[in-house]
Amino acid sequence: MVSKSPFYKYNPVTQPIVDKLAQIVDPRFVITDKEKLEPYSHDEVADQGHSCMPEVVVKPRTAEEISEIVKLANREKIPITPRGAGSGLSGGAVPVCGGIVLSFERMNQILEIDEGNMMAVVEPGVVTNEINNAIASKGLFYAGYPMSVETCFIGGNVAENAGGGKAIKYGVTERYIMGLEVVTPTGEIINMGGKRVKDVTGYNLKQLMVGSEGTLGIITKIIIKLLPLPKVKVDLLALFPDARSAIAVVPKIMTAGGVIPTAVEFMDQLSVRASCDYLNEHLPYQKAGAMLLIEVDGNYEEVVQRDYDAVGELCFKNGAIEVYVADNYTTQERIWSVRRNIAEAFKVVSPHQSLEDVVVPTASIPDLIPELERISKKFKVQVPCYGHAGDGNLHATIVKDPDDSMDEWHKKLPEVLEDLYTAVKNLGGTISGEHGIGSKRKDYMHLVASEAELEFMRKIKRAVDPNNILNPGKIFDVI
Ligand code: LAC
Ligand code: ZN
Repeated sequence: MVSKSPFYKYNPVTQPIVDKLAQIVDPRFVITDKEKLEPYSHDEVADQGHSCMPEVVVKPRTAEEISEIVKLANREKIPITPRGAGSGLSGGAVPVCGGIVLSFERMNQILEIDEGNMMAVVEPGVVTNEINNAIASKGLFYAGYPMSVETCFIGGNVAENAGGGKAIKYGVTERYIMGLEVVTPTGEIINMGGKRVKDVTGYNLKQLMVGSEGTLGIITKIIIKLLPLPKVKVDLLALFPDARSAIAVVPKIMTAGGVIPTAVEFMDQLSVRASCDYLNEHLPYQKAGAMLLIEVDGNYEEVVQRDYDAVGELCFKNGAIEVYVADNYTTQERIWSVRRNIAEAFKVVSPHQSLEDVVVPTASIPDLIPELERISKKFKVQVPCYGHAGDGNLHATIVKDPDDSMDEWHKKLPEVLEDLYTAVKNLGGTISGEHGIGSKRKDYMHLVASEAELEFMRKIKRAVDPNNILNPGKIFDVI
């Protein structure tokens, strides 16, 4: 476990401060017991080096309580780290400077399903999938689809601007955020946006908040846009001899095929095998070099069929060995479950790994695979790869060579990452498409953001959080 960031000076959480917190929040939800603090010291990043213990965990129930906590933290100079389900992958919810972790477990209510406006109002601690479970019978759905959809909280999705598997057609979280209630870093409760489809009244603050990784405000209420639930959905599983041939098809589906699918997910052989072993599942031709999972949805069977026929044909023309069609929920869920569990499976295979989420413009995605092969050879590391190929966002995973000592691994990993990030930048891409910078990638921001760009971000942060108490040590350093 890393020691607290030496960068900033904060005061410790003393017993009198714990007592004050227990006056603001029900004392049963102010936690200082070391064993109970441990689960709040990390997120889903595999490497233990990215964890850090909080001094206290507080589970508030209302925005008013959060406002009081933030005012106290400003007076006492204590950092606060907001935390959703802890399913993040960049250390965003890890209290790298110690202090207070603010957990949203108790703020888990769907407050309103507004069918007339096709919107829902939810608290940040609602599990994202619960939203869809609550609205499906009304013929509505929320289009955000992070792979952790069954465990992650919607508040974390907003803070990280989560992407996921359906971004090609439906975009990412930001497209669905209509309004936010936010506690500012100095403790005021303010609203941004609302149920209006159009609104140019002042700065678009809600979009500044989306993806700010908990550094600019604490989200306490979210208005999300809902869509009519498509009536038909079909998945294709296309098998290819190798990664290059599978990836080469991806941009063509949209250009030559003229179809915008819901999803185009890529899985190389190592990824499929790891996830199938982990789930004790079998997919046809598990030995294929790579697979594409392509989803098409819509309201009319004939239209959807025409689309997936065109996509299937294109896959065959471009080297697919076989294309399977899954048109029933059970089979679709089996395939998607293999896809959703790859990251978890790799954690079991090796805890010494770095899960990346680099992103390049879609047309450049075929050029990314040779770069990964080059890096794998150059540094003698395995780089299994899977991800949201259709939007250019791939999860290359750098895995420690079993022959390398831990010292060698720790020396090698930053070199590999710098090489990978530079290659991605040269393809017009960037270092994170959906997991965020957090503490994990902070030291690499300079590779993709100029000093003037970083300073612009720092100025915003300094202006709204003068004591730098809100999720410090994330994205960039302020001083
Ligand atoms: C996924 C996570 C790792 O796509 O983003 O599986
Ligand atoms: Zn992903």
